[in-house]
Amino acid sequence: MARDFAGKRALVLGVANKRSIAWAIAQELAAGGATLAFTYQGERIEKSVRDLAATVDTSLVTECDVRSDGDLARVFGEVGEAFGGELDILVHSVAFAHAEDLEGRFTDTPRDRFLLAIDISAYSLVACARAAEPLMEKAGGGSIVTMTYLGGERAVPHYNVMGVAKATLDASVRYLAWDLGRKNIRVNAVSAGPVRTLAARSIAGFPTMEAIVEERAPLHRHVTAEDVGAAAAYLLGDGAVNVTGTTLYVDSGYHSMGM
Ligand code: NAD
Ligand code: 0WE
Repeated sequence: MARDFAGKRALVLGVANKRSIAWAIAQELAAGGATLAFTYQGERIEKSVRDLAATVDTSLVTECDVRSDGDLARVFGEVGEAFGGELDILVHSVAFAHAEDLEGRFTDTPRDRFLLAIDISAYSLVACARAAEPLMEKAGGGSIVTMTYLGGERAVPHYNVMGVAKATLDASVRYLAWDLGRKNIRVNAVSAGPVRTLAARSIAGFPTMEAIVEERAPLHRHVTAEDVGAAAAYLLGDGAVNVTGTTLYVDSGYHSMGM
């Protein structure tokens, strides 16, 4: 059966509002019967995340800035308490680069903002996986999914330092999959085509990117958060029992084209 998450306990990082990819994934998990924990970054979006969390079976909503080791230690402590020391599923759907680094030339990226983008968008997966490891081991195994983008493998104009961060994230998925495989913990990524979310809408030229996908991708249609949620649910579920260290493209086939 598709989407059977009965009795599963999941932690979801990266919900900002109802358009967030993380929220589409959370809804899939909730529909399959999972119990959820959510983190949010900053008081600005706390209410939005609490309101969404209240519509599903939620055990915990707590603040987490993934740059902070202190926040991560507290959050995974709270998750352990909420879920009896166990965790089955981790959804990592977090990325950030300074807006000015997503325009202009990659060449001009200063050191501090290069490191910031990699810290928030890639290292955070490593830190979360390490903190989740004992909880998932106690559960007999687990599944981790993160969100990536083609700009980590090819040069997409203006994606710039985020592309370097996604390349780091993609490699981290493979090394985490190797380390954690012995504990029956799977680690995978979903590579989504452009999806109209909060993080994406503020980007100049986003409608142009959607139009390019609609013109050139084999399926000639743009991607929605719901499409991404369904693919993530597959990787997070028992149907993907022997799938780890890989990337599932939900991009209407765009990545397979050479023109
Ligand atoms: P979104 O804005 O809804 O989600 C991004 C999240 O990152 C937000 O919830 C934000 O609070 C969180 N975040 C940023 N800095 C943080 C920090 N320091 N600590 C904790 N959380 C922090 O946008 P989205 O499009 O749903 O993005 C989710 C993921 O999907 C990102 O990894 C993004 O790169 C990836 N992605 C998006 C697209 C797209 O076109 N929207 C395509 C491919 C991949
Ligand atoms: O990963 C992303 C976007 C992530 C993102 C978005 C923002 C906007 C607001 C990271 N940091 C910020 N910082 C902000 O201040 N995507 C895959 C969507 C995206 O972003 C692009 C894209 C695509 C696609 C930027 C330039 C070119 C293409």
